[in-house]
Amino acid sequence: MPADVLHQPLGHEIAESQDAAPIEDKAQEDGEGATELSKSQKKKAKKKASAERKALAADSQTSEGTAVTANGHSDANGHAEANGEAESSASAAGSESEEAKAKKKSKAKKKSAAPLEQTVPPSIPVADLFRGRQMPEGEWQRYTEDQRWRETDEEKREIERLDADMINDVRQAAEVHRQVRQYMRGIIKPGISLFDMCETLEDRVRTLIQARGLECGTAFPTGCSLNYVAAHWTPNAGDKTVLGADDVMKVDFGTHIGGRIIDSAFTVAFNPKYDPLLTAVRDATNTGIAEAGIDARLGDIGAAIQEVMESHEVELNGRTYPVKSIRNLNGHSIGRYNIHGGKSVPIVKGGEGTRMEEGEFFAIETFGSTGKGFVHEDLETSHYMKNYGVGHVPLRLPRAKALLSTIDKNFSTLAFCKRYLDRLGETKYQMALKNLCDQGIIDPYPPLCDTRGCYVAQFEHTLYLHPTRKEVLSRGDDY
Ligand SMILES: [Co+2]
Repeated sequence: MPADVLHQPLGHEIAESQDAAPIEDKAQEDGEGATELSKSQKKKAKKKASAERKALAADSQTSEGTAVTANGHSDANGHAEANGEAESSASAAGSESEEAKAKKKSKAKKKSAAPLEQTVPPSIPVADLFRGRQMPEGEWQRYTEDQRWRETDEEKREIERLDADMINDVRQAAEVHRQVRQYMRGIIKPGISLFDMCETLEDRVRTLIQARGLECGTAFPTGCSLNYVAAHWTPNAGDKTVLGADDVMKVDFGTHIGGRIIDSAFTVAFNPKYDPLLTAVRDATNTGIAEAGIDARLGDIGAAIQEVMESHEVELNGRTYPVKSIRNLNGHSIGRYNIHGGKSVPIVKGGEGTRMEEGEFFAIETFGSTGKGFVHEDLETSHYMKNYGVGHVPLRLPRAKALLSTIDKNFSTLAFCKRYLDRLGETKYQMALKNLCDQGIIDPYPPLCDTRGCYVAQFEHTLYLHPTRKEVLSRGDDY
């Protein structure tokens, strides 16, 4: 989900309050009731998951290979995964009885300690898959040479250890993102209805993350903007859009645990003629990630991204197009329950002297376009978000009041869309929603479009600036 210059005021207002989650008080107020509820919900979800698992296990006896490994990615430095519990009992058993014993033993061990395998479609919550183990780490990258001293600095390493629980939560959100997108790649095909696609994706996120009110769930609506539409498009109720064989679709979705957000996106195209466009944008995003670091100037990152992006061109139907960085779209820092945490990461050169700091989360995302390289708002709005800085506003209209209470309870300052209101049972909320927007409590985020007929691709990762190294949390073996 990009920050766009059209909504820059939002970003600036919240610059200082990155970590002050406004819902914190609310969560504490709800304290016991919420725990009570979540316990019984947990039980229910567990029961359901285990039933589904049994059914799928029965299935897989007839059809081999439906199970996939829980965690199929390895990081660039070749680190072993965190789930590397050596299974081999390495018994070169001499006698038959020894071998039988060993078999029994390993079977018994499997029952208690062996990692579960994810089902297809994925149905086992990631917390259950990794029970008793650390969540898989993202891709580690070193800082530039002038920051390398951090790797061995005792003080920095100690600060890093204090982060462990928070990092484990956001790694879990990242693992949910990887598993869901791996599954979705298998079912995203020309002919799929985008409405169904989004509902399926979000349903998988909710299952794997064990969604619970504001505690954890989807972090924002699933973007599936097509072709010249760069961002902020998701179907509203009744939308009949079907994915076409020549479409370029940006799949941008978010997961969160405790307000720690993973914001990551990729582009899908079936016609290989778009491959050079996708390559340009993937390279540009990876360049941005490589340039990111403690003390890195945001403007320098933008310049590096643009240079790589615009070194590419793409030939479409006999015409050659330069690939342009969209100059009014940005990556962004991420705060707690705050997708646009206040700092923008430009994707073109120019200006911005602000620097990245230790302990910050960033979404590095780039957009390459065969059009103007500039977006404007167009089409029907689906995305909305509460203004992070807004205090209490007394409301007259009872319907607006009621809708705001639904929003506060279910999304707080996380972005939502009309489909999210629909599934909560809200109806005829159009006027109330407009009223909340008119009063500046809720901001609409209309689709952002380049020129009609052009094509836009996007890749995005969330990274964390640890005291010693940076971690590309959402990295997978797909992108
Ligand atoms: Co984003």
